[in-house]
Amino acid sequence: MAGEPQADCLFCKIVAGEVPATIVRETDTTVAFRDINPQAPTHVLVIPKVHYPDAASLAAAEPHIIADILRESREVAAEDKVEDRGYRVVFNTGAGAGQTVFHAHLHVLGGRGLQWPPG
Ligand code: DGP
Repeated sequence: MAGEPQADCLFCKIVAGEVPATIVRETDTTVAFRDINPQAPTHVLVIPKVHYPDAASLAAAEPHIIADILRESREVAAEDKVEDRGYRVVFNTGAGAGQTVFHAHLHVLGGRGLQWPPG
């Protein structure tokens, strides 16, 4: 069923507490944890607790959770004190855009200057 945990999904295992992660925030619908391979001083992933393979499928099925994720990204930026300098939020969507984990996740990057275009 749509949104159900997937046995072979790494991020579902983080939601379930079966794989350790440095969790910085949690709500009824989301978990935020530090990326294992940080690309900036702040690099946090905000994910839905429900399983959808990417942000597009989550937005189509449960758009209110996209709003929850964006709200949480702001809290992460505030807690890490990267709001003033600016920070970036990114949903890589599809392998061609660099997505490697197929459970929707928002990257929150900050704490250094960020170039545009991102490459
Ligand atoms: P993406 O390339 O957009 O699919 O981003 C996936 C991110 O997930 C990537 O930046 C690295 C991160 N990641 C992969 N495995 C783990 C893990 O086991 N723990 C944590 N904390 N992050 C992970």
